[in-house]
Amino acid sequence: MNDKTTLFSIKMRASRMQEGRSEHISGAERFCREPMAARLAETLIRRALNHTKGKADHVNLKLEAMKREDFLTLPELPVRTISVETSTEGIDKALDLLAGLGLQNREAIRLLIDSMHNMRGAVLVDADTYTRLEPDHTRGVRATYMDYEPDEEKGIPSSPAKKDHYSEALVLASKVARAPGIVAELCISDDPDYVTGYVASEPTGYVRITKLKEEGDPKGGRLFFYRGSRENIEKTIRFLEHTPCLIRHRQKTNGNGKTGISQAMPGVPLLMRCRKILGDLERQRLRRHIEALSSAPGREISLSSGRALLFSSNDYLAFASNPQLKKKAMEAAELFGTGSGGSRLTSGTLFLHCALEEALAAFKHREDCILFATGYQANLGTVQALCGKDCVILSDALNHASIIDGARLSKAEIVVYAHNDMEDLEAKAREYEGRPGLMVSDAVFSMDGDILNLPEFLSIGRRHGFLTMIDEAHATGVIGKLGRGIEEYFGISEKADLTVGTLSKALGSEGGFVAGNREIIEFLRNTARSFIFSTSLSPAPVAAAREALRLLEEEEEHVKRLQDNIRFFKHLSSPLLPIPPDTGTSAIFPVLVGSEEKALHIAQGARERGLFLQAIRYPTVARGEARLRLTLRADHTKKDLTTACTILHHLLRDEDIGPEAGD
Ligand code: WAQ
Ligand code: MG
Repeated sequence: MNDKTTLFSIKMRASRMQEGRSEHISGAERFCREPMAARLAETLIRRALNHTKGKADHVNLKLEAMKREDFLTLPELPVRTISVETSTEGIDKALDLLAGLGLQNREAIRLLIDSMHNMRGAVLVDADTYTRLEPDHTRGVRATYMDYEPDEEKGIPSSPAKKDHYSEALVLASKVARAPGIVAELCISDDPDYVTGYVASEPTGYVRITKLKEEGDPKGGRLFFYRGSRENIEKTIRFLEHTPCLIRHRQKTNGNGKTGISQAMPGVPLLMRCRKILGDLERQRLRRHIEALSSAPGREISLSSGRALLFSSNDYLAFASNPQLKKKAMEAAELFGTGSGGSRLTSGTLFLHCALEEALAAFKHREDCILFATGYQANLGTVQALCGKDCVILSDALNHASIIDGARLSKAEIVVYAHNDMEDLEAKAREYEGRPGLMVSDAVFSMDGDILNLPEFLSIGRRHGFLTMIDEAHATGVIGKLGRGIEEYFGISEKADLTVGTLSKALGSEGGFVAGNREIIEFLRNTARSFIFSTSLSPAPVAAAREALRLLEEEEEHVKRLQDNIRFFKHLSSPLLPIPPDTGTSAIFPVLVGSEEKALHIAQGARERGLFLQAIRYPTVARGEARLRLTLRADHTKKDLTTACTILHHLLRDEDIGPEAGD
């Protein structure tokens, strides 16, 4: 009887004949479970018959049974109030709020407000041209099918049943603000004696303004501001008029009886800024949603949506789940505990750290090495410490964010050269010759998978007197015959002055390092802020990384298997997928898509077919250069690779993207 999977929508409309025309008096709508439907209907009819606007002679009541699964649940917008003395001041405040949302043409909005007359629906306004977009100008666009979530026990809405301007408006605004393309709403009541109105949007929340018109003024209306393409208007209207939405009360207390913090914060400008930016990201399809795995991040993973083959990890050699690494990590935790409890310059240096630094220096054929807590911190701290205001940093256009951030912190002059373009670098190096300077580049570019022209890079550095630094995060354990990185790959004995690496990718652990000249490393130990002011790595990852180095040096099959997979996949994919021809030596394969929307769509499709990979979008890559980033692992089977290639080929074809896009 009390069926929780069905909800009833009850709508009431009251009108009266006036001078031969039907005049709207009031309307209301509710959702409830079946046992309560009759009582709610009665309440609404009573309300229709006793309205301040006059007696109705026509009441329309509509009951519809709807499936619970068709409903969207949305959080109620947070509320704050701006008190004003006069309606002029109120309108000014409303215009300020709208301007903050990018609706700057105050005159155009004033004209729209002045031309408000009592319509059934709202005026749909183009947020850029301020023209009206709704198909029927006398009716307007209606927001409908929305109410508070019904009370779990009683099955009636948790909102008051009597007419309450505020709660009804808040429910409506909470739906409208989430309609695709709607950037803001302005509302003025049409009740002559109700002067409080509001501006609502996702970033600002529901902002009540105590006076938007003078008492006794019967004119009111709603403006829905829309930004988007003309083709998508239909989608917006469909959402407003047909998608049933349940609004979740914010006042609901959590387990310990406290209300959520957002309740207390809506007036804080910085919070508003966060909300606005998050809303913008969402609209541009750039918002990230973190997904949690319920298994180890190995070749095959478990997600809430099921199992999937992992094609987006940097655990290239599958060392993160290697039994020997795990054993060493556990032993270290057993002997030395789970945390180091100090920074490297205080009590946080164990002999394990020193041993690993020595091993890494030997592995990279350098004099010395310094460990950092992450690869990001290694680049950040090194570039910042090395360069000062008087220096110049020549940096590849596609360098990793950690290099860019370090360069910015250093306050040096940053000169960006075209990606892997040695002519451009040469020209710029010549121009800045004589200044203390650093040339810095990724060895394998993290989002494109291509490889730095190292011999040329080093020779430019030597000729023009710049220190050279390379970031081998995606090179170590991957390229070079024995996986020793980019110098082995090119088979040259000349070395970059500094090489940065990470323990968290092919080495299956966590942390970063810089290897190079003894004096420079010693200088970094004394000056690199991200080194000095971070707690040192805990014993387990240090021990695991040491073991990874041993495996890399003593068991050639790990690197060999990975490189085999890379060759196989390159051969397989080149006629089928848009992958640039200069890639396919590192384990990173960018599948170029272009549109952010399409990239997300393909990644989602891949997920549904058991393939986990990431859609890479702005700001990680340039706008309009969205891609799927596939990374290979040593433990992928040939069948895994074939499956991935086939699935992607089909998904791309469905989006009209062919292999030639990568050339
Ligand atoms: N969808 C779109 N527009 C509507 C809808 C709807 N469902 N219902 C009404 N409108 C338009 C229509 O043009 C009305 O003339 C105008 O909005 C005003 O409607 O926090 O009572 O129902 O205390 O009079 C604001 C509460 C109350 C502020 C607003 O609007 C507060 C109110 P009314
Ligand atoms: Mg009204």
